[in-house]
Amino acid sequence: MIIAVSDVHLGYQASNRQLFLSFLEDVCKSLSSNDQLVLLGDILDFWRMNNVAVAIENEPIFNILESLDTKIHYIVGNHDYTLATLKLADNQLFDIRKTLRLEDNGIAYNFIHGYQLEALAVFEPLTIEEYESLCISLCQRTGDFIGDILSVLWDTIHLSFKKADRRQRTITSITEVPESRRDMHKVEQFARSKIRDLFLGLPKNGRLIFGHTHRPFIDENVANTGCWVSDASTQNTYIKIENGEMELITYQKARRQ
Ligand SMILES: [Mn+2]
Repeated sequence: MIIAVSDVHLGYQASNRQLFLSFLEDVCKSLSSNDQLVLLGDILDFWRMNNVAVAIENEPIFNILESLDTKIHYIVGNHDYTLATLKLADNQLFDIRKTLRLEDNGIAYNFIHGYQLEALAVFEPLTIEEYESLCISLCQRTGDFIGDILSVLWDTIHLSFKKADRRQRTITSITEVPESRRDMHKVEQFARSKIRDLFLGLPKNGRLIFGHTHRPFIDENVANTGCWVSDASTQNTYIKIENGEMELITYQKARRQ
């Protein structure tokens, strides 16, 4: 069995942190060493608070992860992108990467957080690499800095926009929550298309599992994990993959006797 979950945004005030803790206890604790847990990005949110402060504040979550019997993979998102820059020892709690391919019942699954889809479909003229370099800046500096995103763009990427250029509005929307960003339908359209793997550099003939948009859905060959923040209209979802089937599940806390 594979469980994939994303966009908990620990460190952000709207994160459903307590419920995620219960999810780890109720659902993930029963996973075995043959199962896999995919943390599909933006589990931690470094854009709003110091990286180390977020990690220390969420130590109970790392403690539960450490106690699980199952194999854990961490795929970086835009809000926790700097984890990809850490130099990990072989025996660390999880491997950290940008893409992952797993098999279940003879079917291949490609996992990405999904910011790549938005960068390609919406944030033109930024390239994925330029978007990732912005994510590093946004993860490493917090507070007032977010208001200065445009000046960072000028400095680091040397983009120049004419006044009232529509792309300027699009690119400044990077720091808005997904619920208020435009063109998420373009991201979903791209994710459902067959040519996505070509653009993403993914092996073909795999199902795609991603998050990032905070809009969970499931289709024949693609699924979105959703999110765990109270801003979103649908919350606390995850994808379960077992016996060749994908299932979108909303976690509800079990009533204790
Ligand atoms: Mn994201």
